Amino acid sequence: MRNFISVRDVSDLKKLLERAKENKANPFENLVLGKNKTMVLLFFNPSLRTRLSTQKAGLNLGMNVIPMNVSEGWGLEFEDGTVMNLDKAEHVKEAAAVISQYADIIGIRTFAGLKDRALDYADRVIRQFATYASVPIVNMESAVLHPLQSFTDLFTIETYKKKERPKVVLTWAPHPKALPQAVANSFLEWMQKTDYELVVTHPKGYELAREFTAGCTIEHDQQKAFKNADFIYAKNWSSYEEYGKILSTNPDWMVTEQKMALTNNAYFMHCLPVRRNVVVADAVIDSKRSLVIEQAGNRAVAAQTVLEKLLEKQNS
Ligand code: AN0
Ligand code: CP
Repeated sequence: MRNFISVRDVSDLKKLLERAKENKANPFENLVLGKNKTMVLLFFNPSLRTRLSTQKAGLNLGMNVIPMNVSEGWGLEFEDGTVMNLDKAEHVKEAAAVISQYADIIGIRTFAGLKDRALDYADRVIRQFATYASVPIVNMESAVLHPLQSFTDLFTIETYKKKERPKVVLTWAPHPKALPQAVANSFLEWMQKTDYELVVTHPKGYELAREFTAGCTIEHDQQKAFKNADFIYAKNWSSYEEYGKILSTNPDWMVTEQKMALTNNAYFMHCLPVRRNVVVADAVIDSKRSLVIEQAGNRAVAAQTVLEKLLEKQNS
């Protein structure tokens, strides 16, 4: 594995899942792999889970980890050939090359701006770091994708599924703020690597980019979608079509006990952070079928498994 930017960087997903299982059982087996290796984590946006779980994953492998809030550094320029006489003090070309001298792995969190769809979907920040850095890049949620989350989600479903081909439903839910599509895009990208029965449900106008939904069943009737589901994965995203807009905050789309009763006693999943009683009712998130805390715990397992792959490639 050269970088970890999308599921396409994974050559053998089955093996990766097996390794994650081993890491969950024995997290301290590989403490020397990352000895004298440094990971720099760059945060252009806030984080709780990604920051702590990726840091912990590095520590479990014996790495040194340096997190940095990029807003505390120089403003970075990503445009090529620009005359840098405005607010940006440093170009990504220098920044990525310089950090590569201090770091063996660079993690990057850079949310979608939700203003310019073409710019966001070019995933410029993470792609440019991958171009100008000389060390592997780990995607800690980019404008388009959140693969550490999706790997975690797949691993969690694999742990809890009771049949070979569970019905997994990705449901849109309301939110007062415009959120990126990255978690939903990435979830679909990883789920499409399985043979699960996959259904996406959302109000009209919330269609995700075709490249992620091709081959998915789309059901605009949420209650119909929930029927016989084994896993309900809730997430809000803003419109892709009317880019970055909130088209609905209809509370009827919240995940409630009544809707969960339509399922096959489904587990409830969410990547967190979640707005209680907006996205999901207390009774659902606090129920025994809620996997949200375990999911967050598994973030460290997924990150450790990915870092191992990158370090093994570097050491070979
Ligand atoms: C972000 C998002 O929806 O992409 C991060 C989720 C992991 N969520 C919020 O900003 C609330
Ligand atoms: N799920 C997730 O990525 O959470 P954070 O935004 O807190 O990192």
